[in-house]
Amino acid sequence: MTKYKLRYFDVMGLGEPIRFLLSYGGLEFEDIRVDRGAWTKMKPTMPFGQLPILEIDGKVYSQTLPICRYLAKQYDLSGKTDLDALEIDAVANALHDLRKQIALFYRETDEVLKAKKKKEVLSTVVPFYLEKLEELASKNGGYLHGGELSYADLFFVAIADSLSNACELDITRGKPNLKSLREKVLALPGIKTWVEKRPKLDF
Ligand SMILES: N[C@@H](CCC(=O)N[C@@H](CS)C(=O)NCC(=O)O)C(=O)O
Repeated sequence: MTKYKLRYFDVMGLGEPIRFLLSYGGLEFEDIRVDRGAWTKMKPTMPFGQLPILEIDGKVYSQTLPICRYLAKQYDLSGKTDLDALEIDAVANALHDLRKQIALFYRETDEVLKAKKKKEVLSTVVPFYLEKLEELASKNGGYLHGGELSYADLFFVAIADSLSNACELDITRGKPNLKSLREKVLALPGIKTWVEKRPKLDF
């Protein structure tokens, strides 16, 4: 049996979409949470100096989106054609971009700067992306692409709660299609089990 080991920090962050995909597929995986002390030593040994990494049978793979895409292919979550896959990747990449902008203000340690950046992101970036995502879900039968579940949907729901917590608002508020997409994904058997047992964290 293939052995999966995910290494990431003790946060939802970029590890959570990978945890969602592994759980959706019903795969056993070791969910290794690296503390900051261990990270300093580990960082230079990583392919691109960052986490998450997924070890598959002892070989290390890095970069969130390619890892998600690889797992999505195993479970038919990356579209029927190459062009579907291209569009699904684009949505997942946009979600990655949105998360990054939110993480930038969330992690800011200077309180004045943090408030300034947060205000800016909440008034421009967040509404921009959420309107686009709601529109996609509305025209794709409640999914982000093609009228069926894809890894972009899992990616969205995996990061949605940490984005809501960082922004201190429910990012699906006033977005009925995104709200019901979140509920649909959270009700999927593998995901439901994972969310019930995962550590309770804000971000
Ligand atoms: N392009 C990478 C970005 C990964 C990334 O930003 N990782 C951050 C945590 S979210 C990290 O490892 N930070 C610690 C560091 O850079 O030393 C991906 O998508 O996986």
